[in-house]
Amino acid sequence: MKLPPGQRAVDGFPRFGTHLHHPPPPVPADPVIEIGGALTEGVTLSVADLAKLPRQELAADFHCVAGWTATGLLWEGVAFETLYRTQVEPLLEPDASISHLVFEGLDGYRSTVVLEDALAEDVVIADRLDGRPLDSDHGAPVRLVSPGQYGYISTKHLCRIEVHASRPPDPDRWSPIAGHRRARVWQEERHRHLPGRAVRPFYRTLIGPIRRLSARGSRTGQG
Ligand SMILES: Nc1nc2c(c(=O)[nH]1)N[C@H]1C(S)=C(S)[C@@H](COP(=O)(O)O)O[C@H]1N2
Ligand SMILES: [Mo]
Repeated sequence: MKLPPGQRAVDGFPRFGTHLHHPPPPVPADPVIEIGGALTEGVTLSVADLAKLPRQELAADFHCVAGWTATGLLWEGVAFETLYRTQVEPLLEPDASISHLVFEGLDGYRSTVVLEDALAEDVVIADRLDGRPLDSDHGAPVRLVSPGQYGYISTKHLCRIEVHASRPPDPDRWSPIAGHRRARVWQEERHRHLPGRAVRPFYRTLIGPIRRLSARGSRTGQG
C-alpha cells in the first residue's frame, strides 16, 4: 500500500509521544470525558455511555510526524462526528460558530484541531484496537484517532474536549518544530514553520531506533 510522502513502515506499533518519559496514566475506575468551552453548560460523558453510541470500525495506517507508519490497524469506537452532533451541538450557545477543538489527555497532553478536520469521516474516538480493548500504551481508556493527520493530533487517554469559537492560545507557537495546524499527512504538513521535506533527513536518522523499539513493541503483547 502506498504511504504518504516521507513515511516509512515499521513492524508493529510503538508506544510513542511527547510524554514518553512518563509511564501511561492509570485508567480511572469510572472514566469520563468532560466537554466544555463555548457551551451553554459543560457536560460530563461517561466512557461507558460513549460506548453505547452507534459504533464505527476504522481500518487505517497511523503516521507519526517523526516519519514512521504503523500499517493495517483496526480501530473500533464511535465516529467523532456522531459524538459531536449528538452530545456537543445541542449544548452550543445560540450564536456560537465553532472553529476549533482541543482534545486533552489524562497525562496533560493537548492537541488543537480545526473543526472541519475533526468532523472528517475517518475520525473516531476509539476504545478498541485490533479486536481488543485499547491498552495503556495506545491510549486507554479512549483516544482520538485521526489517520489523515500526523499522530500528534490523536490525543491518547482522552478526558476532555473543549469547543472554541476562535483558535485557542498555543504555548508552542514560537517553537521551530511547532506542529502544523492542519497536520494533513498527504500534504506533508509536518510543522508550522518548516516545510515537511526539509525535516525528512533529520527524522530519517530516528527511524532505525524507532523500528527497533517497535519490533519489541506491545502489539504482539511482548512488553
Ligand atoms: N495523551 C497523549 N496523547 C498523545 C501523545 C502523548 O504524548 N500523550 N503523543 C502523540 C504522538 S506525537 C503520537 S505519534 C501518538 C502515538 O500514539 P501511540 O503511542 O499509540 O503510537 O500519540 C499522540 N497522542
Ligand atoms: Mo508523533
